[in-house]
Amino acid sequence: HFTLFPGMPRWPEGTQELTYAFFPGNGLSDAVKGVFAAAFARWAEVTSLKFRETASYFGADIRIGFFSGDHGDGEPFDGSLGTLAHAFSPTNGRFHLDAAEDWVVSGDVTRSALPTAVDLESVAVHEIGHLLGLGHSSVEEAVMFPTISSRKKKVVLARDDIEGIQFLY
Ligand code: TQI
Ligand code: ZN
Ligand code: ZN
Repeated sequence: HFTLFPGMPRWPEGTQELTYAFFPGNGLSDAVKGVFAAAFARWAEVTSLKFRETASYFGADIRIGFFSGDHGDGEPFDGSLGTLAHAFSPTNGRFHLDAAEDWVVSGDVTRSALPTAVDLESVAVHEIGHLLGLGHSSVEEAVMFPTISSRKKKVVLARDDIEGIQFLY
């Protein structure tokens, strides 16, 4: 079953659109940005929320960046595997990914030559769940289940993920 964060934080009642922006220092490609757009679209499909990219990093509701090691928020990244990314409960909006991972942006992660390959969209869908207020789920098929193996892709929302997000929004 899905869980919520303590105190059930969510984006304010009446929120129709959330903006997101990419850390300018990362200089991300359109391909990478497209993966995040696809991940947001999966949650938009099952709620009335809309997600829109904005150029203004500090003005955005959700701020996405790739960082390595200690990056100033007290939660350092740890290199390949281990922690892949972290995102915080509403309405914090911080969405950080470990730049040291072997991120797979396009193509089939299950066929990657790298044993350490991690599917970017899978992690993005999971972290967006946290950004919207979902904790972890006990349902193994759920995107919000707290483990994923490297070289696995899990991007389709399970019934449990949908029930959780529709409870909140
Ligand atoms: N990052 C953890 C996660 O997102 C960070 C975390 C641990 C966390 N406990 C939390 C975030 C409680 C919010 C609330 O779960 S991770 C997965 C998964 C990670 C893990 O790098 O370990 C995914 C990132 F679920 F598959 F294991 C993405 Cl998909
Ligand atoms: Zn961080
Ligand atoms: Zn998680």
